[in-house]
Amino acid sequence: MSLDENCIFCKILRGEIPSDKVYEDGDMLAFRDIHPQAKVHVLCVPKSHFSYLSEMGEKERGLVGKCMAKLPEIARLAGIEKGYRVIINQGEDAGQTVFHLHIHILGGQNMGEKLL
Ligand code: DGP
Repeated sequence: MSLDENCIFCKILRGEIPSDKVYEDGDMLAFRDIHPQAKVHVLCVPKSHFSYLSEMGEKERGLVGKCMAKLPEIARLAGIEKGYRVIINQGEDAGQTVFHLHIHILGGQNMGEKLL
């Protein structure tokens, strides 16, 4: 896996910063968000550093696909299999603050008004 020296999620992947782990395999780590925006808020982080969807090469595409395929199991482990919202904040206009691509999984409550 290629990681970035200064990226906060890479530090979590390297175990330098602790995280409340929900799921891990060779391709991804899922852990609870430090600033939860719902009763249950888990982040799924691929084990390769890239900032944006637009930076996905062949390898990263495969990794993100594996993350997406694993979301139902991660949701089940987090106890929110009845329903959850999946979000990727892409770029600063969308409010992305950590520039290591990650998938938000939110649930454990009525998720309220939908954007679409
Ligand atoms: P985004 O805004 O889409 O880039 O989401 C970044 C999320 O990462 C934000 O909801 C807060 C979370 N976060 C930032 N730093 C840490 C950390 O050190 N630990 C954990 N568990 N979550 C973090």
